[in-house]
Amino acid sequence: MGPALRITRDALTVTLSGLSADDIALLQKIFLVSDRPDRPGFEIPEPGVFTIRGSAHQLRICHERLSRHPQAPRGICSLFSSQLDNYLRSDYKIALRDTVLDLGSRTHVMGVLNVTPDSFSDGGRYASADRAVEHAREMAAQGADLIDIGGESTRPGADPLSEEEELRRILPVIERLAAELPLPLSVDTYKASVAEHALKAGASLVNDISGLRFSPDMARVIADHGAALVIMHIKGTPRDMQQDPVYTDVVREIGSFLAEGIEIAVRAGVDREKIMVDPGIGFGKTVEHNLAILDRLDEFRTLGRPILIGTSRKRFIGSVLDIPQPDQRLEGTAATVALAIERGVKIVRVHDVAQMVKVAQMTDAILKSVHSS
Ligand code: HH2
Repeated sequence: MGPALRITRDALTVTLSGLSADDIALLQKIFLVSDRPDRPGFEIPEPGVFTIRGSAHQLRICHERLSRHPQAPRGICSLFSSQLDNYLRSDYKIALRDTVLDLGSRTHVMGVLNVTPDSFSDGGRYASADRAVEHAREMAAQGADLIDIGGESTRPGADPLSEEEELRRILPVIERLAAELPLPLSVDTYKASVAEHALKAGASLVNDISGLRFSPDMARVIADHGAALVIMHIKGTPRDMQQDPVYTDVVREIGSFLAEGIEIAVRAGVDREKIMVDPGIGFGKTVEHNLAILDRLDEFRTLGRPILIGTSRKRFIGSVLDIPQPDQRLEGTAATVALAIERGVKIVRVHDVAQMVKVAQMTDAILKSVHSS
């Protein structure tokens, strides 16, 4: 006999927020009429917020019911349908300089290239331009889809670096890689002027760990160059972010920060279709926060943009497994990568490219078989 019980994770939650007391009363009137055991779950977790949890099919029915109601505010109906459509969307394509990343076809791997003397896991290994270029070639041969080049370590407690020194480290590397490698290049910086030089030198994507918050010109620079953008969440600055970070609901607060970041970018002229979001593992988060973010990653899908994540070798993996050396955290990283892909992440930012390409391929194959069975 086969298994009698199957646990599926197909329940989705739509969160309608910013509602008036009248809106909530109306939603209760529309939805809380039946107490059939198979009806979706409705909750009012806090004043002004109404959540509906159920399968995609149940939520579609709820949406139809709401839309048909003569008094239902149009704003609530469209918030409902956009969250549901965003959640279910997976066919993202990001147009870069001479490539299109087809993120719906498979998980993409971003290889980390730290041209720094002090990064937390590989500081000093690729600090010279020659060593950096060689390492990028190696990651390309191992199957990386793009290379993320950073000149400033943003590990907890790190001091900011001058613009001149950051450029001195990364520009020669970007120029050489742009001429030689067929892969798109991303620049990991929160400084608009550094991003501008990097884009001119051949980068096509800006990975901003401040989510556009540290440099007022960043969004405009990206818009002017028609570049792509990763908006990452951070609480505080690298210097102070790990000093007792506190959240009421870590996933909801990060979601709001990322949604606001998307609007800042779009208002400045960045193409919405070129934006990716990242919850910023380790950037102002405790071990428990990082674990909860990973478990609830799918909730960021309602933002309607592809999710990128950087768990690679990070300290929370060392804490769970009691492994102080970052380069010994390969298996822990692999577990996070597989799970993140299952939850809907499209790009993983990693140091160990050869191994994580295989983890991604294997996880993609399992998920494909689940969806086609
Ligand atoms: N993590 C680091 C740096 N940049 N960018 C994004 N989008 N997401 C991340 O999680 C992320 C990032 C930190 O890792 P690393 O570059 O290896 O270390 P360091 O900052 O010490 O150079």
